Amino acid sequence: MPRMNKRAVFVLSILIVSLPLLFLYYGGEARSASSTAGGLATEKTPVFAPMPGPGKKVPIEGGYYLIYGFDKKPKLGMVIMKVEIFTAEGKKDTSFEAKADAGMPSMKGAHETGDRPFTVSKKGDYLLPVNIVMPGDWEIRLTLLKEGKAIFRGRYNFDV
Ligand SMILES: [Cu+2]
Repeated sequence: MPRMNKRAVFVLSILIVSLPLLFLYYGGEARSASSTAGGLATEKTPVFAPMPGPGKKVPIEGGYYLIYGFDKKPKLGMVIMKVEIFTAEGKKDTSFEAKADAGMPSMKGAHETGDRPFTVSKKGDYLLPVNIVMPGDWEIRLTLLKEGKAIFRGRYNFDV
């Protein structure tokens, strides 16, 4: 009988030591599960596909396409981005709303301009000044909206 008791005490002490470890283990699982949920949330943030380069046709939808460019090769200082939108027949279209955000991917949050609206010129060009404030990698994220709904997102990456 005393032997059995010793054994029971041994088993109990093992359990007492291992229980907190089990809690730690499953607690960790729960934490990683919640970070996965966070990962899903970030997947909901808009995705900007890389656009073909300046001067090239970029398909939008419904046969529409756009061509973008700059008043000069982007360098330090102010550069004006121009976006032209065309129908499938090649007619200029200004029924869209255009906005863009610019920043440095390697310095997230440092120079982001936030989404700013393009203005439409008399010629029907969408124009937006972008201030390149430091040399390095830059990204312009273009969004087109139709009746308030974002129907196109594309990015242009370049080095200054
Ligand atoms: Cu920077």
